[in-house]
Amino acid sequence: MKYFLLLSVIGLCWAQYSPNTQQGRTSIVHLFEWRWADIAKECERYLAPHGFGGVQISPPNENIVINSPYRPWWERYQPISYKICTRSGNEDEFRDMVTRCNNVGVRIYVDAVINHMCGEGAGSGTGSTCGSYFNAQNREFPAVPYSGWDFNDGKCKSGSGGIENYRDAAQAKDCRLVGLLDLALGKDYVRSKIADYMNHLIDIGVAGFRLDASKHMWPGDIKAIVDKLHNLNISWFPEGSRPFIYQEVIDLGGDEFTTSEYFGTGRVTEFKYGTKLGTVIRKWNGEKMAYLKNWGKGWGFIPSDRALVFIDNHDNQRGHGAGGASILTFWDARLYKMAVGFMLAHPYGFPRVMSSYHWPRYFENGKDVNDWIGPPNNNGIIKEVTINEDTTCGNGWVCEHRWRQIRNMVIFRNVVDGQPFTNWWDNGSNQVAFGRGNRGFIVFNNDDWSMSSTLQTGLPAGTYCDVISGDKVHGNCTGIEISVSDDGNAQFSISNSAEDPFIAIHAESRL
Ligand code: AAO
Repeated sequence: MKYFLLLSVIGLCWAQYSPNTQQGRTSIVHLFEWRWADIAKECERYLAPHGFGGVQISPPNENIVINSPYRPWWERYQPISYKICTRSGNEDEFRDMVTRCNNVGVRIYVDAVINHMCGEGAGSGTGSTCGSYFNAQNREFPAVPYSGWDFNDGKCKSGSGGIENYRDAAQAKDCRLVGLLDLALGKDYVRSKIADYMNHLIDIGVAGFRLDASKHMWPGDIKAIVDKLHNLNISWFPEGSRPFIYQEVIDLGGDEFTTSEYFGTGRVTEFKYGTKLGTVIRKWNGEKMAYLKNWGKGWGFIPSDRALVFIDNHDNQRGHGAGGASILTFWDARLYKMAVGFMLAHPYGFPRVMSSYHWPRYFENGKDVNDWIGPPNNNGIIKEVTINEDTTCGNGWVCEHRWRQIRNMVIFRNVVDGQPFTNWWDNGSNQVAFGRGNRGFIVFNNDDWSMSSTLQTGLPAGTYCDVISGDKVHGNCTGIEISVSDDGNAQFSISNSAEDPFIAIHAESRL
């Protein structure tokens, strides 16, 4: 009994840090702006068969419709109500997605926009994705309902009512983020409305939440909301499971408050991860891959079991949010694949893979003036994600998660799950390698010259298929073959002009 109590206390404490993925599935993918109908299909036809643990979806609740610029992606970060009703689909389609994904062991994580409602200048009317009336000036959102009492207008101490200094804790939390009407999360009424929304989603079967703009909410307010949340739906999750919580806190250092203040309620997005890895792989500021030997805490990152990591996200892939020019994206495909490969091979953090759509990027004075452009659409209606014969996506969807190198590294991470970081090797420059116990090994050549080295892999002897240049198909390898000798050594040759200058082998790619 004592034992049981102890276990359940530990269980409760750790719960919101665990992603609730199915056993052996170790990463998730953000299907940015996808329709629910397409996500349901993707779970069944691609994500489950390739070992993806889950999907972060775009905000599912009713948002304002913005026509100038025309239907920007960011209109979804301006809530009007908590009805499940957006360009991605209605509640029936949402339920169908959650059910079908869960049935094949792929979890759904909701991007929860709970810090604010729409912008202060949004006017009034029924111009929202579900047609609910709102009046931004009067702070009226009858479909929730919220009124003037439910916002922080009186509490904010900045001159303009908006956040003027992100580093000032009180301003960051009590004032309007880029003019967005700031909810009074200190009020139990507001907390309850938000918890009702999130519980509705939990009851449908979601596994957790990204908490948008967490840096703009007091940790105590987040805790009060999280404490009101139901356990996960027992149709798919063990009894007593708590929703996975990961909080969007941009902390590149220098703020009055830190990421660690949010550890009590869940994991936190580690923005330094993509910023720094981008700098290293681009070889900016004298950085080299050899320095990655102590990647993780050694680089001043938050503890691994509190970190949600990613190379790019929907903001910083287009110059929003933080991270700056070093962020790697699909636009720099060759370096990007190396960065994602490194992330998925390395044990630090819980990783999220980005899956994007194309937009006509156009720089003026260093800024992408098309950074607002929404997903592929016909007159505002989001286009279907079509699948080409070669398994890539059509209709303007990039689908990085379907790129062979990325998809195979998602599998690599599952195969090496639980194995230690071992057999680090580097040439003092940008040729590096490391293993994960006796289950996997990865080698990078990001130098401007070719590499040819014999390295200790830690793997059992045999011939292995490199999952970056090819696949193991019916026992044969369509890419480079690597032979590991009885002592665990193998010879690796990687040209600096190779299409993908890295090689990865693992227990299940053995021929
Ligand atoms: C839109 C319009 C606005 C308009 C507003 C209201 O663009 O002009 O005023 O509507 O009508 C998204 C878009 C916004 C959009 C919004 C609502 O990105 O453009 O506004 O929807 O439609 C901060 C927050 C972070 C936030 C990020 C974008 O901390 O939470 O800004 N991300 C989330 C979402 C995002 C969404 C929202 C929040 C709102 O992922 O998609 O916005 O729901 C500093 C601060 C950061 C701050 C950045 C902003 O970063 O520290 O906290 O992020 O600035 O640029 C160095 C520093 C670093 C600094 C950085 C600045 O790197 O070290 O600290 O420089 O680049």
